[in-house]
Amino acid sequence: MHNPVLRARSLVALFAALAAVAVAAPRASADTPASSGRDACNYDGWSFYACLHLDYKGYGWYNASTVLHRNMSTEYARALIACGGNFKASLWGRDEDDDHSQDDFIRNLVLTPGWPQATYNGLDVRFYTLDIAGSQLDEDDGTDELFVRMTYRDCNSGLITQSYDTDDMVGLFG
Ligand SMILES: [Ca+2]
Ligand SMILES: [Ca+2]
Ligand SMILES: [Ca+2]
Repeated sequence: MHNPVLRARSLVALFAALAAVAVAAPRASADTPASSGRDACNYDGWSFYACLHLDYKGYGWYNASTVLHRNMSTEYARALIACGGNFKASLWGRDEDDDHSQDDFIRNLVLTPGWPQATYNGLDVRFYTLDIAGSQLDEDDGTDELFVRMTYRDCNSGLITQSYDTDDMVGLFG
């Protein structure tokens, strides 16, 4: 079983490459076929990326981890973390492209130990959750669309809550 922290470390390299070249990145290469992972990254090209990684653990069970990076100065990120941040993440099934009221809540994720971090180019936050049954990811008849919403409170700008969604991970779960 992958340690979430080790998983996150492999994601560091992946997302550094993603940010550098701004193209669809290959999935983390450390996976064996038996635990091959998939990534769904939402990258706006200049200000943030938000990625969901899903690992199949066998026998119908999955682990999930996510990364949020937001460009900002190191000092801005440090101040934001110092005053709380209220970092949260939740896994959803998406049902309508433009109407989130139809989305299905699946579960919350927890902060990965060691994050959030203020880095040289911004804010990095990571979350994970273990042992999700495939039946929980089966949010529709037929194809399922899964994403994670990550939020934090920016006390630098009047406690505004910032919200970022990963790309949809599309598949047949169950
Ligand atoms: Ca759906
Ligand atoms: Ca649904
Ligand atoms: Ca389904």
